[in-house]
Amino acid sequence: MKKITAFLIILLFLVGQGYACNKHNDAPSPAEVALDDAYNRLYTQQQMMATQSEIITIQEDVISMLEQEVIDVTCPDLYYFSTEKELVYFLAQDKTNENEFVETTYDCDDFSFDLVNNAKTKGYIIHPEVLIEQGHMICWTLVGNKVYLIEPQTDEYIAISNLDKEVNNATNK
Ligand SMILES: [Ca+2]
Ligand SMILES: [Ca+2]
Repeated sequence: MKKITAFLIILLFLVGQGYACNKHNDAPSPAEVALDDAYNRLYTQQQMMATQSEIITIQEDVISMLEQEVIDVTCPDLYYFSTEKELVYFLAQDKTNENEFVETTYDCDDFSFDLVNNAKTKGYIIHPEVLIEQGHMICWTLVGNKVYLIEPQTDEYIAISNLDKEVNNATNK
């Protein structure tokens, strides 16, 4: 009889526990609801961040591409230099002359083409110039009516001659 009573007590206890569990599952506590809600919000925020991050990456790629296009595009409004001061200012702010000389891989032609391309991005016309006898490349441009030679490795320049006898700005465009 004692065994039966003990068995019944244990059985009642287990049923009670099961009932409590079921009741628990049917009606989550406010803390559990809040936790679930917090998890859901965290997940949503993480998804949004991932999406935003992808959008930012795509936007950065687009900006890089457009920046390169702006550099590459041949600007229809390129001009020669109006004054020597303008040329001096351009050469001073441009960093081509600070590049490291490397035999054949970054030598006179590379300095020259870099200066030409950098000038283009600033709206200026500078040409590369081959000095055949010296086997050397430098640059040239116009300042007003004068032809200027530029050594892109040092920023040195020299006015060598007038383009026309009469100064005529219209020829500079
Ligand atoms: Ca410079
Ligand atoms: Ca070279």
